[in-house]
Amino acid sequence: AQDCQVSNIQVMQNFDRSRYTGRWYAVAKKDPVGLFLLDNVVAQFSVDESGKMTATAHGRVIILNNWEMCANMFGTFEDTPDPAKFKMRYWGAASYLQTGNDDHWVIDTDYDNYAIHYSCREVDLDGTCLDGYSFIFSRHPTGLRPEDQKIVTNKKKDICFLGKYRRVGHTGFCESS
Ligand code: FEN
Repeated sequence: AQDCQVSNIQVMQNFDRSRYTGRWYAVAKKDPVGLFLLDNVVAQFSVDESGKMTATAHGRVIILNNWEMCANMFGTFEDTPDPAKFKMRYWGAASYLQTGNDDHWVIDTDYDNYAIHYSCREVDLDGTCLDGYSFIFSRHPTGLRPEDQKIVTNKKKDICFLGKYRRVGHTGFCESS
């Protein structure tokens, strides 16, 4: 299950968006090409009365002239035939933040401790991912539980991003906003 074809990537079976709601701390991320969130990334998922999923996220960014800012981002999710695959439209509270429309796939989660997110922005001619990003989320600001680490490592392998992640530090930089 590891030919690195984006079309063959397995996602969470019977994904339950309501159990996914609430706060998730990014503990590791694989960056895309271009502008992104540096660290202190926390996401908050919600499901509205009509069942639509929305999310907010914040994270530290450094803008021109080395200004440290907290980027407040918003996302709305469009459903697809696969309950674990969404299209996410996102934008920032500040006008200098980039907007976009990315795939948003939930690869695996136990809802209570860990989640693995995947987004491929550009599929190469050979069917592998040329430009993508991924977050490893934890319900615990302190990180993943030891028993979840091997599950996460295996999934990083399955999505062909093993070795491409960096730890996401949490210093409280965005906690006031
Ligand atoms: C995700 C899940 C919860 C909702 C959302 C998520 C995705 C967030 C993304 C953020 C992108 C940030 C950018 C920052 C930027 C998956 C956590 C919404 C995709 C693009 C700069 C940096 C420097 C500068 C200008 C802008 O624009 N940063 O000078």
